[in-house]
Amino acid sequence: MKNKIEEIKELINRFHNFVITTHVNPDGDALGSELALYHALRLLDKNAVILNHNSTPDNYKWMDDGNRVLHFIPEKHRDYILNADVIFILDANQPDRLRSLEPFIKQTKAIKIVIDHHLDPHPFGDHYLIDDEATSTGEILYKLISTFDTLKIEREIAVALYTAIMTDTGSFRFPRTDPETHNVVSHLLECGADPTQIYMNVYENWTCGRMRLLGEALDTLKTVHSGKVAYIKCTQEMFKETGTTEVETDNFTMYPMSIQGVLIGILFNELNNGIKISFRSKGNIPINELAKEFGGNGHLNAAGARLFDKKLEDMIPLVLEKSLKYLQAEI
Ligand SMILES: [Mn+2]
Repeated sequence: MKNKIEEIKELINRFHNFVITTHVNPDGDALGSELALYHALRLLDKNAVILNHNSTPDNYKWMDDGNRVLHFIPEKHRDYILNADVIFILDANQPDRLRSLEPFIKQTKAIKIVIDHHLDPHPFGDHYLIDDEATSTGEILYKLISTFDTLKIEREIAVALYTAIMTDTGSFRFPRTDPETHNVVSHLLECGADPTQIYMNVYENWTCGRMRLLGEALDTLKTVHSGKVAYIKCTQEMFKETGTTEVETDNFTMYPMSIQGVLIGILFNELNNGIKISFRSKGNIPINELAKEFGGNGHLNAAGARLFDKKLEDMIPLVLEKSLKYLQAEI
């Protein structure tokens, strides 16, 4: 890990033009990591551009009041990718997670650096800084940024990294949260991150439509396998009725997971062209293995899968049936 950080530090020092990107539907870790790295590169007098497949969700727009995160439009932005010296791919380790950027990232001669904390990276980058024990990509970036002696962690960087770590640890409660995480966060508070304000910006910022969507989703709640697996679903009709999109189901999995005795919680989302499944588990249940059975990926306790051209009513029974064998894992 130390050697890898040194290697990447050297590439940052050597080159000048950087592009930063992340996965489809960026979350707090993805956006916080991108913005922290962007500000760090600017402080080092480098050129940096952030290009994302999606525009920034409403509850993270406050973090980017300078509009540094650009919604990728191929005709307008492709040359940034093709002419970059280095491309940072953050919080994602599979090229198809980059969606509309993927063909250009495959085409460019730029050096590709993948910084991530997910398991099973695909071989498409030139350098990998992967720590699957880290709570978040933000925590890995903190380590990278801290190695530059000349770089002060300014408030903007601290806020972005704090947001990344807070969101990916479920507000410091997920299993990988350890003393090291709190040491990092303690320093970020010293550097000006305000925990009250950041929490409010991210989590106490719902639209009425989103709250109504949650109500409808909870109405679909069912449990199977003696109450050990609980699931909810959101259909296209529900999104239309409440004026919401799939992005607003972020963290809905916490509700089935909060039920006494539930070991696996699942959220099924109906998309325009298929479905998205979010899986959560407790203890040693390797829910990423269940996700893999449906072409997905993730961590031990949190994973996801996207299936194109599949229907909810066909997939739900199949997923529930396959979930049974994972309940036998020790916890
Ligand atoms: Mn992450």
